[in-house]
Amino acid sequence: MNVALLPWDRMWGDLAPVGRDARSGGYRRSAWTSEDATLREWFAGEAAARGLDLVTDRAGNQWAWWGDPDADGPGLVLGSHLDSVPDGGAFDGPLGVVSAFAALDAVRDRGFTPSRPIAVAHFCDEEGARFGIACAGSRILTGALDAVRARGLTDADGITMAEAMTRAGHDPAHLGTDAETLRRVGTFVELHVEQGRGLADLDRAVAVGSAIRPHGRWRVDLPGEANHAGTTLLADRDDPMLAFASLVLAAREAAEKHDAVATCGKVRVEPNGVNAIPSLVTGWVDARGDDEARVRAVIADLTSLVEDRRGTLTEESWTGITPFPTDLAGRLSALLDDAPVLATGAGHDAGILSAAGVPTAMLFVRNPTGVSHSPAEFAERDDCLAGVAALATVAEELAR
Ligand code: HGY
Ligand code: MN
Ligand code: MN
Repeated sequence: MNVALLPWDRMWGDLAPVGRDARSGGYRRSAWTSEDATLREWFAGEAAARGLDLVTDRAGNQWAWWGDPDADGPGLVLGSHLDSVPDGGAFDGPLGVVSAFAALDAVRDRGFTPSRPIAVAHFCDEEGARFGIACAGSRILTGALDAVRARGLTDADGITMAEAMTRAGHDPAHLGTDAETLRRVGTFVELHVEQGRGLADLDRAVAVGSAIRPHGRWRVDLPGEANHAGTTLLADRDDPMLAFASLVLAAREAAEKHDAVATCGKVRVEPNGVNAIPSLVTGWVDARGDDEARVRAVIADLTSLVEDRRGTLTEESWTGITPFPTDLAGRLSALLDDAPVLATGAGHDAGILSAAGVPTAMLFVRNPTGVSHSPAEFAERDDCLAGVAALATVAEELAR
């Protein structure tokens, strides 16, 4: 069946090949890489095509303004991120940015004249896939991540964020909190593919966000003694891989015990040789739960296990429960045909801005399987267009 292609389709098609792994179909779009540069150029092109004023803030986030936020602000901001987890899905992030541009198109096509400026935002490095800190762009912007610490973060190859930014043509000395940019944001609304099955189970296309559940990331360093895999007696081994194996099993056990979730999805082994007992194993734990106490209980269980094995466990990032303003969520739910109001276990830039005091809301678009952070992540085009229509309705409501 031929459907009339919309700007949404064209934008979606533009992004489809950027950073896509031909083998898995997943995406590799990390901060300050060539893929990131392509995505930034795409964003700038979409802004220019609409006559929007493009600004890049001190944290590297991009803002495309319709109207002057300094003269007539603060404004309404729509948007999300464009980066991905390794081998991530197509929708997590980009759906929010593409939908924001499409919603702007829709309200302009209807002849809507906003009472305040409206912007589309692209927050950089939301997944923290390369340098390890989630929502790095919005955290630096709001001061939740210190610029000195951020510049020194390193990727798997030991390249610092400062070096990566420099190679990408951005001055890392400029990196920092940007109060001027933040002052321009009166309200932020982030549309995002749902990372779960709430809407599928409710048979609705769009939901409003109520809160982001507590979550954090911890690095675990487990030392051992490098030695020969073939000639070292078992009794003489100090093999940190055994400690890591215990950690992985203990993380699942603690999550079950404390009614939380925990994941060991990333590990680095030194020297990483088939025939060498490792000298060091570094693993990361992602733990989340309905309340902070549960998550902290999981980490407490793991801390004693790690310390018993001469290891260290270091908190790399933490986000406490982040409720979105209930009056705003309720207002949007009523506006959107009593859309369900759902909490999420996924972190978002909206959570960072909300924690910084910006009135914030989220819209979720149905994900039929709930799968995310995977090439299998999906949303039906009709539901994506329902999300655009909802975002346009919200934009008119909040900027009239
Ligand atoms: O990890 C998260 O929850 C988000 O996708 N950054
Ligand atoms: Mn994500
Ligand atoms: Mn996301």
